Amino acid sequence: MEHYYHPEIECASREEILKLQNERLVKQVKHVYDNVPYYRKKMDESGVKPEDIQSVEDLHKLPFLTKDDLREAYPYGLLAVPVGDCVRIQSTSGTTGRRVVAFYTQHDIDLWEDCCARAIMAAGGTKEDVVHVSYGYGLFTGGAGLHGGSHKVGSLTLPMSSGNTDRQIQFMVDLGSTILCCTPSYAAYLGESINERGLKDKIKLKAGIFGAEAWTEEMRRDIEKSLGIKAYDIYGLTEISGPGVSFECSAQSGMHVNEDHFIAEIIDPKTGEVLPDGEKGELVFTSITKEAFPLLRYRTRDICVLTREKCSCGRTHVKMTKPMGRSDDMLIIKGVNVFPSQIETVLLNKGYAANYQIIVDRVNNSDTLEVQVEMTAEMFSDSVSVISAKEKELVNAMKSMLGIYAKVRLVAPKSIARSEGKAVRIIDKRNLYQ
Ligand code: DLL
Repeated sequence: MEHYYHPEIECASREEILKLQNERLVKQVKHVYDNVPYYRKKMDESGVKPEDIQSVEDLHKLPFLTKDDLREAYPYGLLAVPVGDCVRIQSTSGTTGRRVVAFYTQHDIDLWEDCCARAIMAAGGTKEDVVHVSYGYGLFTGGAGLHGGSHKVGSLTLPMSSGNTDRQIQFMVDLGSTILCCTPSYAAYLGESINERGLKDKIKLKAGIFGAEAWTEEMRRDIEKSLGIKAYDIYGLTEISGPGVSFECSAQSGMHVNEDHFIAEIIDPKTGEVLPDGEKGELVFTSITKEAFPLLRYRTRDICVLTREKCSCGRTHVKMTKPMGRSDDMLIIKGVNVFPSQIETVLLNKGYAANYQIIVDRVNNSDTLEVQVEMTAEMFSDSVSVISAKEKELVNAMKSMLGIYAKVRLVAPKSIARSEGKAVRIIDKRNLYQ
């Protein structure tokens, strides 16, 4: 099997990278056109033929793919190889009806793990390290991705998964974990818990690889201080393989995109026009080496900037800033992707009007979600116990729709401020995007 973990590729010249991207793109477009009727139809409708794509410069001719396409084509409609050639699926942290399922051949798993191995090595990882993986295992890509990457580096891998903080800390102390992989909010919580127990001197952590949700520079400083480590950002999305699409290096100033596997573009989210490097817009990825689920021009909805300034680490691959927001209204709460429309669906199904507000906050490094809903005029005269039973009913319905707990508060009719323009449905007090 061909392996894709070549450290020298990360420092190749722009010309070398472009040559590789051109070759792989041409091959990939043909693969998709020949094997994915869903995308072939899109190309036909746009009047683009595989021969029209000869290099990265032609990329803009291809139609975009969005999460809506993935939903429409769910589950097998974008698969480019026979199911028998796939060895794994992973899925987004989203929920029923919104789930995105991505498929992998063994080759795809291999290249994904290579990308994660690069991230671990960029954080100083070697085979001597003990890599403590506290991302969730299972359908979520975090655990599997960093786990596989750690194996590739040859490090001792601790497949902790998330939760059970006492056990996490005990293993960290007993086995001398040196690199921690988890969400930044869990890292902050672990830091606090370790300090509360007076165990900071007993841990040997030197680095952390944190991603899957937005986090600020301030949070980075807090985590670095409380755990005594250097904290690196890592980015990715299930649709494009998972963590390791891009990752931070020692410069800690943006994440290098693995350009031998993914072509990054920035577009104007309103017009779809491609923007030059340095401009802020929506990040779009084309995967040029994946076999099973090769998405062309996939709109991530993450807003960021790409830069090609020389990096002190020596890597030449383009760097993306931390996501600065989203061009849709998806929220990531406790690592779970939540769409306000799901909350609205629950409310409408239960007979409420769409007068609600979603309040997200972060208390003690843990996300909280509260939904305030206006009761109907008839409910206003109900007793406290009836109201509280109705709130409970909504809590349960939200839990089964979103997969996480939402506090529900029924408020008086007409008490949620009406807006003259777009309704202000979301109040995110976390200020995660800078
Ligand atoms: O969160 C993959 C991942 C796992 C990345 C572990 C890093 C570490 P999804 O569940 O599909 O996949 O969610 C993808 O999460 O479009 C971003 O909006 C957000 N996201 C991922 N990494 C970061 C990051 C994984 N470092 C969605 N900073 C993406 C900010 C991030 N947002």
